[in-house]
Amino acid sequence: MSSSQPEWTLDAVLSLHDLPLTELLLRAQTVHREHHAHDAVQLCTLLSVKTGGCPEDCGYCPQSSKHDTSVEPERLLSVEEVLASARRAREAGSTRFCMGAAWREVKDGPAFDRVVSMVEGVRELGLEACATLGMLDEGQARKLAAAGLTAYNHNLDTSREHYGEVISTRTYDDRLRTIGHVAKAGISLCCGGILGMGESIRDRAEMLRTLANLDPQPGSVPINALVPVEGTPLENQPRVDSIELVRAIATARILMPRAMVRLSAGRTELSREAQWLCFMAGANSIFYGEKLLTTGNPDVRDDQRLLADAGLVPMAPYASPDPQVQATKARGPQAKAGAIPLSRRAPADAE
Ligand code: SAM
Ligand code: DTB
Ligand code: SF4
Repeated sequence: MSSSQPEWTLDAVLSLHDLPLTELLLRAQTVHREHHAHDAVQLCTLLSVKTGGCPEDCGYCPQSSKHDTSVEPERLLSVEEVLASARRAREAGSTRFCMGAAWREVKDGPAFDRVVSMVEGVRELGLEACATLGMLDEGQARKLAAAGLTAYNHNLDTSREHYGEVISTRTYDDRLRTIGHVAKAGISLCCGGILGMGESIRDRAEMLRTLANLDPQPGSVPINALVPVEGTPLENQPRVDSIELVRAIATARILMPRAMVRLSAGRTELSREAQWLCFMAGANSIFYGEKLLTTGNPDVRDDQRLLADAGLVPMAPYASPDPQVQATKARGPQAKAGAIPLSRRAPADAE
C-alpha cells in the first residue's frame, strides 16, 4: 500500500463495513469529497474484443469453455471494428474505453500486436484506454505501457480463502503476479471484485483489505454484483442485496480514497435509488452502453436520466487523481481526432 500509510487489518475493515449505514455513508462521502468532484461520474464503455472459448473455469463467467452457456466463441475483432466502436462510445459521452479478451493469458504474436494497435487507436481518439486480457508477463505489460494504455483490469474477484470455491484453473498468487507486472510497468491498476458468489462478509472485507494494501493502491476499483448466467456454476445464486453493495462501495471508498470506484456489473437489477446510494457511498463511475462484455447493461437514455435527475454530470477524461493515470496523459499517442466535449467537469472545477 502507499508507503506512508499503515497496513489495513481485517478487523479495521470489518468495523468500517459494519458501521451504522448513515455513519458509513457520511464517512465515505466525506472522504470522497476530499479527493474527487462531488457531482461527477465517469462514463466508461466496455467492448469484448475476443469473446468466448476461454480455457479458465471461473464459476461466474459465461465465456468459459468449461460451461455450457449461450456465448459462442468468436474471432478477435479487427482494429477498425474496435475503433469504430470506440468512436461511437466517445460520441455517446464515454471517456474511457475498456477492451476485454476471453484469454487465460496474453501470448506474444499477431493477436497481441493487434490489441496493442487497438490501444494506440483508442488513445488517439482522446479516450482513456483500459484492457483486460488475462495474465501478462513483464515484457507484455511494458509494451502496453508504451502503447499508452491508461489502465489494466485484473480483478481479485474475492478473498484468497473463497477463491478456490470459484476458480480452479489459476491461483490467487497468479493474479497477484500479473498485478505486480502491471504496477512495475507504471500502468494504473484497475482491480476489484464480484459480490454475490456465496462469499461471507468477512470474505468481502478480506478482498477489500488485500486491494487497499497493494502498493500502489489500485487507481480504479470495479465493484461488480454477480450477473448469474444460465449454464454457469453460479447461475442460481441469489442477487446480492443492494445495501450490501452500498456497504462494500463505501468501504472501498474509505480504504482507497484516490481510486475511481466503479459501480460495475449488475446495474440492470438495481433501482435508481440503490444506484444513487452507491454514488453517495463514493462510486464515481459506471459502465455506459447497452452491453457489458456479453451481458446486458441499462439503456443509455435511462442512464442519462439517472445522472441528470440526481444533478450528476459526466466526468472529463483523466480526471482521476491517480498519478499513474495522469502520467499516461503524456505517454503514448496523443488525441488526434477531435476533443472530448468541454462540458464535462474535471476535479479542478469542483467546488
Ligand atoms: N479474461 C480476463 C480476466 O479474467 O481477467 C478478462 C475478462 S473477464 C470477463 C473480466 C472480469 O469480468 C472478471 O474478472 C470478473 O470480475 C468480471 N465478470 C465476468 N463475468 C461476470 C459476471 N457474470 N458477473 C459479474 N462480473 C463478471
Ligand atoms: C469488471 O470488473 N467488470 C467488467 C470489466 N471489469 C471488464 C466486466 C463485467 C462483465 C460482466 C459479464 C459479461 O458481460 O460478460
Ligand atoms: Fe476466462 Fe476471464 Fe471469463 Fe475467467 S473471467 S473464464 S479468465 S474470460
